[in-house]
Amino acid sequence: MLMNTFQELTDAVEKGNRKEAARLTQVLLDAGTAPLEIVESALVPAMSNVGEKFKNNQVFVPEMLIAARAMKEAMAIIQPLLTAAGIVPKYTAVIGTVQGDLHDIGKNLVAMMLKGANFNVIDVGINVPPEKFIAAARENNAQLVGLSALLTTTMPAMKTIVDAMRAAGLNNVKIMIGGAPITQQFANEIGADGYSPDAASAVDLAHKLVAA
Ligand code: B12
Repeated sequence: MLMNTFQELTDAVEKGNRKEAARLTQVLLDAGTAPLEIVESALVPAMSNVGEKFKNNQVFVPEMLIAARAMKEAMAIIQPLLTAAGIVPKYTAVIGTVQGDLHDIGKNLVAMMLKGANFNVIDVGINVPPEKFIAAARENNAQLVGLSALLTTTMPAMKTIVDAMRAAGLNNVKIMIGGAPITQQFANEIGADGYSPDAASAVDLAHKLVAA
């Protein structure tokens, strides 16, 4: 029965049916499903499906946009559950999507997971220029900066930011990068401190980097 609900939730997000996406998320939570499992087994697959269809010209930007909205609606219910209560965060991370890039679902997911792991997270948003990352890292004494990019055309902006941060003397701030087109090899090439392919392993990476 629950397997069906996962599939229904995936379909609802894909079709951009916000009300249904929220309702089914609540159904799964009420049945005792772990919040992260809902994200990984129903919500993320929905966005992958939409991406595939977009690539094959079966859907267009408006459909991607309404699917993204349905995903956000479901995530708004899940977010508070992922965020640990009460304990004072030991580390601060600044996270944002690089200049020229407006995709924020993956970035938001990573931010949410870091909050859940008790990081103080400063989310600087989308389309963020290097100066803004630098200012936010300075003002908040961040130990970590996370950069997200979903377009091959905005990947070079990551190198610009890494270089600008090093030039600004922020050598103790670790930089981790991610997003669908990013690879470990690319991280090595641009001198980032780490790469991770998904939000759950981003938390492990963040812990490793701040502890080093
Ligand atoms: C939703 C979506 C949109 C929405 C975004 C809404 C929003 N608020 O984010 C809208 C409609 C606005 C959009 C616009 C465009 N999009 Co778009 N979009 C997508 C889509 C379908 C899903 C992305 C997504 O949310 N995935 C779900 C999340 C959870 O996954 P994720 O982002 O990869 O994040 C995970 C990991 O990568 C990682 N991660 C992410 N960030 C970070 C950061 C750190 C620090 C770490 C450690 C890890 C990490 O953890 C996350 C969670 O596990 C993808 C297809 C795809 N499969 O990626 C296309 C896609 C990214 N878009 C694409 C394109 C072409 C565009 C447009 C240019 C289309 C157009 N012609 O206008 C514009 C560009 C706008 C811009 N300037 O940014 C292409 C990119 C092709 C390329 N190689 O560059 C894709 C791949 C679709 C395709 N198959 O062709 N898009």
